[in-house]
Amino acid sequence: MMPWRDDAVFLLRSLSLRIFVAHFVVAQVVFARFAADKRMKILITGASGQIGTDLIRTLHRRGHTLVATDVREPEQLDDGVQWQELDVTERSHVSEVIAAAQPDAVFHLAAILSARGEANPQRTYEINQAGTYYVLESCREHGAGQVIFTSSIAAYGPGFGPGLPDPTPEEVALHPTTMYGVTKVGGELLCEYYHQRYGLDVRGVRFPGLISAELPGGGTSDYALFMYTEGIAKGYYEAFCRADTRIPLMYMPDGVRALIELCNAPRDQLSRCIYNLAAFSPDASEIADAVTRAVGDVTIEFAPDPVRQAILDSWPRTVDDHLARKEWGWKPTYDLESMTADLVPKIRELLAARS
Ligand code: AKB
Repeated sequence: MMPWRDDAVFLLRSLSLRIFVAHFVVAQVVFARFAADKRMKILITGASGQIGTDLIRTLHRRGHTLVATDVREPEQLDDGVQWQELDVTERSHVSEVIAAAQPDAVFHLAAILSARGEANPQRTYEINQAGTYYVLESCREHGAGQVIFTSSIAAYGPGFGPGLPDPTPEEVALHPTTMYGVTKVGGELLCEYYHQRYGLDVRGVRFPGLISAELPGGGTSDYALFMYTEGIAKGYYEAFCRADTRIPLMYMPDGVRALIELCNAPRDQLSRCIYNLAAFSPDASEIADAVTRAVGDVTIEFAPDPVRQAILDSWPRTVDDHLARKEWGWKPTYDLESMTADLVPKIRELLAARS
């Protein structure tokens, strides 16, 4: 054979090998996506809350069969989503509803948030702590495939030493100062117990303060969303925190995607039950500037309320989420600017619909 023909044959062979490998990789990715989207029966507690509203819409669009539960019916529920009234503090009813639904996964969202929780710590304990126990116990009893738990940066607290490291990783001493935070730590520990003791597939995230085009529900991080809602509705907002308050925040579409991606992650890739998640950590004056740039004529002033300020100061300024990134590919898509661009028109629509 002529030497140039040898070269040409070699070139063709290596080209076909590369094309084969490329096709193989693409097929793997497509298969993984398809597998990740396998249809499930999912039961959601706390369906009418801030996370539930967006999560249900997204899961329904992805073709899952849903049972939405809460103490009050969501204002809007897509056709085809089954509604079931459920108070998670009623143990036997929780068990009956989970037994009847036979869910592949339960997204357990029912909770009273930090600010509202301080107005009634006893009820907060019942819903957040006892409710989580009843949900886990019923899932164990009736063989639910998976439980997704939503914890929070409120699980952290200032502690007794030099304070929280910045960024704050998962494994530090947890000394929350609110009943909400106490029950999130308790809930995380219960999740780990049920996983270790009974092999229940429990996974969860410590969410930053979540911001969405929904009216907020009693959180201490709500000052961030109020800057948008009050700024747009009234052109004025007096924030209950200092201008230099900095806590981790996240736009809801990223939060919802994180829950779904964690649910779809292969269990053998996960080294733990509960993961930190981070997106952006602006200080309150940076949020005020972003609102003013996007909305126009808005005045935001700062008049810190000592109780809520103390809660905010007890939380991390930024969190370390490298484990979620490494083990299940977590990556936020929104920062403060891109969230603001997406959120402002949605809040205008929300306010117009409610007026
Ligand atoms: C709250 O402010 O209580 C919540 C949270 C940070 O979990 N948004």
